Amino acid sequence: MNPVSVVIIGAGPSGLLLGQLLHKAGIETMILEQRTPDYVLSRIRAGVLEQGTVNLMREAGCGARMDKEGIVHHGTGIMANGVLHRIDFQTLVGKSVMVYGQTEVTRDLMEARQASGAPTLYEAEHVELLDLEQDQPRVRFHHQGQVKEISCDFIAGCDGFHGVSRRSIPETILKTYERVYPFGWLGILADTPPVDEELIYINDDRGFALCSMRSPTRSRYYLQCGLDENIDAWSDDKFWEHLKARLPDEHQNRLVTGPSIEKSIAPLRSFVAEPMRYGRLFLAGDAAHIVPPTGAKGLNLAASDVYYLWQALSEFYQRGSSHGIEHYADRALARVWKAERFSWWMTMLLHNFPDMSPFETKMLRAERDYLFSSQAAMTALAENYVGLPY
Ligand code: RFL
Ligand code: PHB
Repeated sequence: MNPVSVVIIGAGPSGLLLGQLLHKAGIETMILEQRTPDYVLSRIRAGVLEQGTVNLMREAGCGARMDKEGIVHHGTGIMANGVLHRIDFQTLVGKSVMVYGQTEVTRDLMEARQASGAPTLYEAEHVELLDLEQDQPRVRFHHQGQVKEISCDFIAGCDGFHGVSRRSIPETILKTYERVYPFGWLGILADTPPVDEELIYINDDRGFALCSMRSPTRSRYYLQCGLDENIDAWSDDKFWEHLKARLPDEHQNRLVTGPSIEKSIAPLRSFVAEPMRYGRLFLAGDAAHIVPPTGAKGLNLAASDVYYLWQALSEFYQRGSSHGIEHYADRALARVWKAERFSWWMTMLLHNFPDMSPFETKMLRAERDYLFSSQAAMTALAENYVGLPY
């Protein structure tokens, strides 16, 4: 195959956003994705976009539908110690977030990629990254029954947590940091109006719950669940009953139930791999780090990685400078660790931990009491939730 400037592994939101931004900068890319477009679009994940992510979607020329259909949220509800509080982003930090699902983000990026004519090979299997320390690394893969190879200047590893890119960094160089939480989130999507205009994060003795949405007619709800839980044991009725019991009193009668159109269990994990660059390979998004979803940070962190990488590669091709490339990993990781801290803290604050001592339980209760009694503490929460600057 003809060489290209950048080969991008993975057509999730990171890979597609990077591809679009590089295309607009006149940099030639090839995206290799192991699944089909329908499979990629079937993954129901993130729902909340930071302003920085919104800006990047616009910069990539993919903001039109988001600006029309996305819902701007100026605050969020958090129920703790039996009381529903509101964190007013606008008053506290003068910013807001946008509710627009990852499925829609991905769909808009896919359509733009197709319209641009830049190539994406779906169902590219057995991807191998070769000569990462040379000036011209190569990518070998199987496609439509043939073994193919492409050489390039750089490889962007945007292939998620289970991808091949991170595993291509030698074990002697890669260092990983991880926490696996002793519970998961059981999520459902339903074509019912959301129970509130804003999201509500709920800490309850029976476990965490989250009321989110995709549109005025489509709700997304989550319940904390055990890791060994069988999804078939969760009928829709059982889900609604458990959710209702955790809602604030005034919301219980407002809850509109209906058949679920998707139901899944996601484990919760904090994970960071360092460094995010090895030779001519750069990791971005879930390939390099995972956050528990409690802070709504995963997709947004993928977007900030993409921002730094897009800037670095543009500097290289447009001005012949390697400065951005040399500093990519450090710049990205500085923001990653802050989002890891916030996501970990939100998770600790709002979930029930099965093995917590009475002392730790009291400490967390005091932390929640403090949070809602202190303007400074609520400002810190709001500042992190809307997204730290790039
Ligand atoms: P993805 O989305 O996993 O995409 C990676 C792509 O790479 C492909 N791939 C390969 N391709 C070629 N060769 C290989 N060997 C390959 N291996 C894998 C995969 O098929 C896939 O298409 O990673 P990316 O692009 O970095 O995007 C990251 C986000 O998907 C993720 O961080 C968010 O979904 C996390 N997340 C949330 N993030 C937010 O910012 N706000 C939220 O509100 C939010 N809520 C969530 C979430 C994640 C959740 N789950 C299920 C983990 C809620 C949930 C429940
Ligand atoms: C979602 O709508 O899927 C969602 C929203 C906020 C989170 C996590 C997930 O913190």
